[in-house]
Amino acid sequence: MMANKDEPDGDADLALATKPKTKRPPMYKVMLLNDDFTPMEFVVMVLERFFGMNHAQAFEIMLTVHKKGLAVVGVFSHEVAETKVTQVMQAAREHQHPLQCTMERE
Ligand code: TYC
Repeated sequence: MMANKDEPDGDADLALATKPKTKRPPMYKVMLLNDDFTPMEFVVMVLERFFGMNHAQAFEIMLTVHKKGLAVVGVFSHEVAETKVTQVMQAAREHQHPLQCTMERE
């Protein structure tokens, strides 16, 4: 067999044939939606408890949702995002607030 002078790297053909795949897992935005009834303090509490925000951060994000209609409150793996949504929706239901939390693939 003749050596290929165009490809000093003997792996070049193989690398083209089988692309090394180091795909990151898809990530999901978790969003909070505004409504007219959920108390601001409840939303702040949710952001502190389930999203690890300090009070100032939580208040700021709550105000963003209040003013803009929604905000991304975090980006997580599918499993973690689902857990956050479930936790928020359960807390809202327990307190009979109409707060909505959704997730969307990035
Ligand atoms: N708009 C609500 C109020 O005025 C507060 C609120 C903020 C509700 C954020 C939901 O995701 C929300 N009491």
